[in-house]
Amino acid sequence: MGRVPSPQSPVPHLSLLDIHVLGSPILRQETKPVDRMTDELRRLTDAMFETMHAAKGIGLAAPQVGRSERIAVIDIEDNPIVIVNPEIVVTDGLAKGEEGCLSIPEIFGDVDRATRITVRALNRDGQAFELEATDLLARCLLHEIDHLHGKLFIDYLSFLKRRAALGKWESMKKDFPQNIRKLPPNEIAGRHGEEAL
Ligand code: K1U
Ligand code: ZN
Repeated sequence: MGRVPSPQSPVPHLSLLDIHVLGSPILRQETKPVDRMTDELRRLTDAMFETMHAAKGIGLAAPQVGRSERIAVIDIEDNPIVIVNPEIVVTDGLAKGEEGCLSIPEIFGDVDRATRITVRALNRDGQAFELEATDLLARCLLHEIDHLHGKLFIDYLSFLKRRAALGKWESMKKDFPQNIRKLPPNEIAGRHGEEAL
């Protein structure tokens, strides 16, 4: 869980979390709604942001770090967002776009998603808010909300594309014992892919 600074890891990281990859049962389970945001859950969201930035992602959902709470974080262009118990209240439009997943590294696929959505959720402090989103932010919100309901982007691929993706994954999954992805020191970077100091 925690990472001790070392010569190989010169930037002190408070809490990089292990990432669960395809095959880990928690990725297919329904999450539990959060009753109340506690200090522990706030620390979890901080650690999720840190892990997501280290992995060069734009979103991360609790099941991806082995947690069953209905929480996800997103950060696109320096706009960090915490969503707790999110609900999609409006969707509009449809567009195909490429998606990846920190839980299925190096596999990408085109997914049809709504282009304009409104999401209702609680924030890091447990306060209700509504967020209108378009394009990549909408796509990322939908991808993360899917994670909170046990769904993965590969579920939307055609039979042939899914089979190809799973075939590639078969040859890669040996690199993730116990279905866990540990971020190696040379993958640790600052926000948006800046190299570590
Ligand atoms: O939830 C995750 O696994 C994170 C995922 C979010 C996401 C990416 C792309 C479209 C929708 C949702 C990632 O951050 S994958 C890595 C990434 O940064 C990326 C990949 C493809 C396009 C844009 C970004
Ligand atoms: Zn994902």
